[in-house]
Amino acid sequence: MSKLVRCLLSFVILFGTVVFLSKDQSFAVASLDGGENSNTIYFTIPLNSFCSKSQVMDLSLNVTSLTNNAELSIHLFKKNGDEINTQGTSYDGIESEIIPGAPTTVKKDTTVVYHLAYGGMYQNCSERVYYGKIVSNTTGSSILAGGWVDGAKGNATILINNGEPWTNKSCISSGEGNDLVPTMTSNFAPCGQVSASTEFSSLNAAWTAFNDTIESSGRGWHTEKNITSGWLEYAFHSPQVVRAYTLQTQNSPNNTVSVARAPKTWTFEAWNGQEWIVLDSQNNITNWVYSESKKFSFTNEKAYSKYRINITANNGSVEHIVIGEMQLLPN
Ligand SMILES: [Ca+2]
Repeated sequence: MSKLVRCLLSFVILFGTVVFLSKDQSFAVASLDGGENSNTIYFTIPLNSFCSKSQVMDLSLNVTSLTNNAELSIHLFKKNGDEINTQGTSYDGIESEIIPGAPTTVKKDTTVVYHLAYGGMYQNCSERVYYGKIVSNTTGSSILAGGWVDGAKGNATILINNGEPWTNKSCISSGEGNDLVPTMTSNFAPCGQVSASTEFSSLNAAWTAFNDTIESSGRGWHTEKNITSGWLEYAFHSPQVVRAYTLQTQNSPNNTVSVARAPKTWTFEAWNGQEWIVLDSQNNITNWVYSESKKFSFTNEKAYSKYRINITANNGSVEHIVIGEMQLLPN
């Protein structure tokens, strides 16, 4: 292969795969994920119906993170929906830092850029970018994104979220099974909020009942010492329909202690915005077994933002109520 051919091939690979899309393709995007509580925001590219084998176009995208360490990826798509993974190019002082489809971490008040030139004698029109999306992997992160295209047919702004900052409000559950609560790593992370009437210590914080781990003795949610009633609550980032919940004791080798600290009498409640609604009542639950998960189901068709278990008695311990794990389930 001659140097010239290799050079031409490299040029084609570098510049030949970027695409643009027409507005009449937007319906293809609407059915995909996205929306207010999604982690994904879509954008179309102006002038994407234009394709010339004699004219070069430039495209530039920039994403600024307004919050710290936003992990995100930019995805670009052809007219047929195939994804484009062409590395961007440096041009006229614009350094391209983003590789489409690959995750990148953006620090607060920092901008990352993607630039690509396309068209001209090397363009294959079927390889045009038609639309794109930004996927944020960091719940709560806020970004400001936009871009432009510039060429012989004119220039235009790539508008993303109408030029306004966009916040990832998603809360994708990564809880075990069909648990609607994600695997919590604090009372606030990754999303939602865990709270309790009392917590004995940091080792016994409320969130340790939602961390998908059955801890050893002394861990898991404990009420304050010598308090044997109380509530444990999870507030979702968006309303959810809960029709069942599970409870587990702590993973204690001393089963007597686990049973004594386990809930005995309680109500399971939902917050309707004004008051707590009782969805389920349990009395005299005494048959706890070491690390066993007990499931309680009830009828409910309403989506509520907050649920709690409100415990009025344990199984005889004068020290604590303990819940090792709790799940909120759709059925
Ligand atoms: Ca736990």
